[in-house]
Amino acid sequence: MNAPMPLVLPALSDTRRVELLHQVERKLLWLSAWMIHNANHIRPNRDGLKVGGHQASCASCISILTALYFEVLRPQDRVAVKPHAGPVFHAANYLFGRQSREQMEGLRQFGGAQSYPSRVKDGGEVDFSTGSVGLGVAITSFASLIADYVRLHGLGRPDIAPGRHIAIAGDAELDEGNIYEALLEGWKHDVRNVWWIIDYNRQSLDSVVPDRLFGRIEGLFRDMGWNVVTIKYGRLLEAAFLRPGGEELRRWIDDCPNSLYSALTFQGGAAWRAALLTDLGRDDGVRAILDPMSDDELSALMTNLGGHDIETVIEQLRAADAAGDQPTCFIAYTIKGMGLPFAGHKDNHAGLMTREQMEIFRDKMHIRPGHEWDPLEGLDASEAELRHFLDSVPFARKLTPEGRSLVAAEVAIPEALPQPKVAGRKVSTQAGFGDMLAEIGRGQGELREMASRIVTMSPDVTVSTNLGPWVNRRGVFDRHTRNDVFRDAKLASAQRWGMTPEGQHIELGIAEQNLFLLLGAAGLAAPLHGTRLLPVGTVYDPFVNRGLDALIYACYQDARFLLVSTPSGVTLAPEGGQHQSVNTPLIGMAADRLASYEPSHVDELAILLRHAFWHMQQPNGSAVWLRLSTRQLEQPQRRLDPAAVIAGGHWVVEPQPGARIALAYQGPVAPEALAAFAELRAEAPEAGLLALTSPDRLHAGWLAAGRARRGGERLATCHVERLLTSLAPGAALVTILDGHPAAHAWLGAVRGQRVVPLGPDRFGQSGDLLDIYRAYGLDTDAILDACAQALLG
Ligand SMILES: Cc1ncc(C[n+]2csc(CCOP(=O)(O)OP(=O)(O)O)c2C)c(N)n1
Ligand SMILES: [Mg+2]
Repeated sequence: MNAPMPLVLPALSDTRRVELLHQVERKLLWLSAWMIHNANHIRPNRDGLKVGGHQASCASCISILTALYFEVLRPQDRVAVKPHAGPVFHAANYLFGRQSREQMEGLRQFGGAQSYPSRVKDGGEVDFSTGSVGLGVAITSFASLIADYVRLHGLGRPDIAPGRHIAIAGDAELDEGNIYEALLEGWKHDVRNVWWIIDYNRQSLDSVVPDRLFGRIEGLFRDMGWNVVTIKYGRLLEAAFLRPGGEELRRWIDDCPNSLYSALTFQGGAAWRAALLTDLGRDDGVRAILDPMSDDELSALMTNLGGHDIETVIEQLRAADAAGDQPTCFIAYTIKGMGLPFAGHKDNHAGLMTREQMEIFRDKMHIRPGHEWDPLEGLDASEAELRHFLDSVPFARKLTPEGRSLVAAEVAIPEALPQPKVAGRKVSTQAGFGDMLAEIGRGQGELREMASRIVTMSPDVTVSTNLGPWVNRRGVFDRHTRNDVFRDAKLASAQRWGMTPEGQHIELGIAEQNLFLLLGAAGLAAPLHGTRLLPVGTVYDPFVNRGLDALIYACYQDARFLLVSTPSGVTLAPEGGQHQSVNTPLIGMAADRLASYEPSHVDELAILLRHAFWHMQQPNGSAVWLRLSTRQLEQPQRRLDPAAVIAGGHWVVEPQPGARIALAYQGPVAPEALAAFAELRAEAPEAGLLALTSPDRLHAGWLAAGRARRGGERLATCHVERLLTSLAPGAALVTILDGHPAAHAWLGAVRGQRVVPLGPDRFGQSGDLLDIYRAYGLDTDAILDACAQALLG
């Protein structure tokens, strides 16, 4: 698998091939800079807002991307490109004929190429979206784990060879803590075939990064079992180092602070000469190197860093390729803005070339006005030769006839999932979930196929979120078989944790970002591997916040999975403190591509769990979130309308037409609502009792109906409108949930009814449930007070 790639097609000599790679470099530098220039200075600007773009960030990784895309990558490799190099990536695809000129011209425009590579918006050529720095890098490690999982479970497509997962990272991405969480987790799972290529331009957004930082970082990588390859110097410098005085020159560069190096780069040849002569002018060897050079030549020598020397980059990538599957970090020294007028300037991150600078650059690139987008313009190659070269590039081969974004057959989900026998028992939704998953884990009958596709994961809360019985049935995944020592020693334990490549649970350390990155990677199994996984992740509800950016990132890529967060709210009363969650229902409402639910009872949960496994496979479906609780509730015996539960709410007691009041509850506060309702009915016999399973779905449906009506569909309506019609126009709606009451407050706007929303807007107090519900206004008295206030108007 890792054998070096044959270098050439017969007709192209090695030398010519390298020349053509240099031509491609020029082209990518030009096109990326021009795309951004066009968007900012040529295209009409309708709103006066800065369009932006990052010419300097693009310039620093031109050679790295050229080496990868035009020489080293194979179609089966999957890549995360650093966000600010989006235009370079688009330009590379343009040369391959996989990106249109129209999209390039429309960079950062509605419908045009996105500012940062986006799976959903830019289409199938993008393997991983990037934007929130650090996450695109880290997901490659988890994606590699999932690739192994798919392969070891025999689910991979036989026509696709195993590939490598590669990130091209900005050096400042390594400031993000999620990188180190991912490294540690990757080490535990013995992740293979991951490359992180760091564009080490020693600049972030604000400034030049501290010296010696990378010495530390290099050590960290090695400690985590990575190979580290430093690509520091290009061949010009290496040749100079071999001459008399060369060692002195090398030492001077090695000792040069990052900020000085950047400043000298910006200033150019004369400044280099002055600085070098001040320190090394008495060394005859050094003088013999420097003196014959023009300022431009000297500048070219001093900026000949490894990451700009395509032959060096290719050589190092190939060597790592041949060395095997060890995860490898390449530290490629570069200059931010290389080849552009603001090269090395510390403020260049968002710098844009002026019109005048662009004219000079255009001349330098031999581009005639009006020919800016021509692929051949300014190149020293015929169309036939360039085409021949591009056709010979390994990455030019199509991964599959359908392209890079794969499709997978749907896994059949039985009409109804087995429901635990709960009648007469007090059961929590969390325990109900655990029981149902354990039953699915038996894999009997029509559950067999579905069970084989479920992969669970949890950041050290597997047992405490009730995944234990499922794991006992299906085992823990590991690339290597590892025995359960406790079991072998016949020590009693409820958990059987033997690890095998067939296991279906991936155990993670406590790092919620890792959970969401892994869910994201597993949730992309269909487009990346052409097979379906049904990923399920469990986490404590408050700690969704801890991984929130990675959760949003997974949804942004349209990854499909089920998130189960439990326990939640202030209902885990004595546990108290920061384990209580208040804001999560609002997160569920505001998250795009994530359908969020909170059932009260196990019969609702059974409907929603089934729905989740189905919905995550639908073309216009999404990921699903179930917020659960450990509070044990009496389970009703009733017949539910699944469509209503899925749409977000159902009447437990229908209100009489024109009712003045209704009570609505969500989640584990159902008993308080039921008790209050019994008393309320003495006052208002027509009152209704509404079970809310998803303010998120109700709200989404309501927004959609409003948009449809404004768009001319006058009869468009939605579930929440239908639910609330039977109440009087000015009726009162007292709502209650164990979460921020704003999640329900909007219900009054649906039909102009008056909402009194109850729910904690503070948290952190320990106590038993009675005290806590009283303190936060969730007990029956509080509900009745709210009803009285509401009835009084
Ligand atoms: C999580 C996150 N925080 C902040 C930003 C804003 N931001 C964009 S780029 C950048 C610095 C990037 O520096 P580096 O990774 O070194 O990239 P390069 O120098 O190649 O442009 C920052 C802070 C972001 N995109 N994501
Ligand atoms: Mg940088």
